[in-house]
Amino acid sequence: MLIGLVGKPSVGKSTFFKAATMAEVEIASYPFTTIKANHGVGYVKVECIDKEFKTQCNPSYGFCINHWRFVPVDLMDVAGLVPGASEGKGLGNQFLDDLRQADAFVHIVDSSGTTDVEGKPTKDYNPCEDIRFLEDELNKWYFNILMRGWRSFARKAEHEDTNLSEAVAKQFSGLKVNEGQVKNVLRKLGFDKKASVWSDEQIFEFASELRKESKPMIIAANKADFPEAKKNIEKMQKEFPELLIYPCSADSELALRQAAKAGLIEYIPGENDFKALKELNDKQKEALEKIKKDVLEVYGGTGVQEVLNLAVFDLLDYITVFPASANRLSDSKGNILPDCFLMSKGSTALDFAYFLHTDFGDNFIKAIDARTKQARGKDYELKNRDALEIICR
Ligand SMILES: Nc1nc2c(ncn2[C@@H]2O[C@H](COP(=O)(O)OP(=O)(O)O)[C@@H](O)[C@H]2O)c(=O)[nH]1
Ligand SMILES: [Mg+2]
Repeated sequence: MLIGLVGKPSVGKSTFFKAATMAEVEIASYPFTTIKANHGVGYVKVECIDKEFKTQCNPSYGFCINHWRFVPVDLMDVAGLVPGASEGKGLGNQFLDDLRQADAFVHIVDSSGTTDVEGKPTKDYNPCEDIRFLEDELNKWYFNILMRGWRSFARKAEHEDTNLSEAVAKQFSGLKVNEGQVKNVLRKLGFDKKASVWSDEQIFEFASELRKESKPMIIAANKADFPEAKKNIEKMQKEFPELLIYPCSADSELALRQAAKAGLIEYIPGENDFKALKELNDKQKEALEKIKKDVLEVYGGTGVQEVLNLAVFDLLDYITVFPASANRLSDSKGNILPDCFLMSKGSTALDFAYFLHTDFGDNFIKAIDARTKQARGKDYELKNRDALEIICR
């Protein structure tokens, strides 16, 4: 799973990326902290199950603080979007190439209204423009890809919409679009089964809906620490009621994580407070108090953690599952609850077995719930924070 941070220049993408990929604890064993220059590992936060089992886990990936488990997800800081990207202008091609690989987007906007359309300093800019602009650019991009093959597959699919969804999914295969998503959109729109009679407007609408379906997006209303942000956030929420818009302050999150890493404060990402661990100097005290007053107390947190959690658990519909046995919570090396995996909602016990190992899937007998010791069959639908052992032949 890959989440792309998108937006025009200077909205705080790199700050968000830096904050989200920074762990306040050393994770020495982590094998791929930096994948590529603009790729990194962020974390979603879930209530760890170790507390219920009255133990302390030792995660192989990610980390756990005060029984909050931080599970890794891949993040990408995408090159700043400029007008005309869908026609390949500016960093257009690189931008779109990056977007292709993402499963979901976090659209970072500057809710303070202090950056113009190109990311230059200004005043009273309406961030609603940025939402419209990015959506439009993405829709055009999908439309262009669709139009490239349209005549041929509209003709081919003259009678059956299954052919159409197959052909469209193939055309978009490089963008991680699958046939199920195309079918969902066709069902939702209910256009004529004969795609060859669709108007250009209908094709555009189809492209837009497919974009929304295959690249779900959350708006991170960044720079919420500015006094002007509140009214702009309300404006965006009013104008785009169908979008998920969440206030955040990437800058504040970065400062808090840095202070935590330096041992100055205790701060758990996503919390609405922190605790001083050392005597802070006046400058540190002032900066942290400002974050507390302008961000934590107003929005209940900096929003960075919440945005990632919303992207993974709400937009992409993932749940977490812990491999665990009722009798033994550790692996062969003695690590307790080393793994916590993200799985799609709707996955079954058998899916989980296959996810762990093909042999487990092929030789599946049953799963055992580590909490209740109850047996679960292959069709059992996984619940968030399930702890399961797979029993095989
Ligand atoms: N006040 C404030 N400034 C921010 C915030 N996030 C980023 N910035 C500042 O905005 C500027 C642009 O940030 P950057 O991350 O480089 O933006 P990018 O071009 O989108 O990657 C920098 O000066 C950041 O310090 C925030 O939440 N609040
Ligand atoms: Mg940047």
